[in-house]
Amino acid sequence: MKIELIPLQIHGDDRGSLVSLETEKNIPFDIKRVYYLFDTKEEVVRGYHAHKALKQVAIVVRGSCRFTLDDGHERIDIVLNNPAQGLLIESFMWREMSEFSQDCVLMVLADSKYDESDYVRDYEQFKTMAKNEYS
Ligand code: T46
Repeated sequence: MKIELIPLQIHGDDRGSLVSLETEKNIPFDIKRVYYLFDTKEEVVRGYHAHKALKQVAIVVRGSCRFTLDDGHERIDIVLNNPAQGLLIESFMWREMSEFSQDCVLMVLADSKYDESDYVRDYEQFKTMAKNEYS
């Protein structure tokens, strides 16, 4: 399983740093929705779902958190702690987010509007669907 980390150029000068996110420039889809998570307690684990179609890019703009991605065959853990790095999360990828630092702000860009029917929240159902998707 391949994890894709998108390098995001920092435009920095003596005033500070700026990162720009732009469809087709550094984000590989039309951005339809942006949301962010903050004030997440350190011991909390979020996610526990996959998406049937949704593609996203996750960026930790402050602090750090751990992403566990699972394609139904393999699990990979990655710590995000760099605001100049975007984690591409393809569809049919189980995700769990944990070990949030106190100051963590996790921003997510999505290629679709919020749609609860796109979520797969049962791991066994996900495994069956992923098996069919990749076979
Ligand atoms: C994902 C990971 C990384 C909305 O009303 N609109 C939205 O756009 C989103 C994302 C959520 N919500 C509501 C639905 C729930 O009542 O916000 C509440 C918390 O959402 P959820 O429990 O799905 O949060 P996470 O952190 O488990 O998952 C979220 C995204 O939902 C998911 O797509 O990939 O972050």
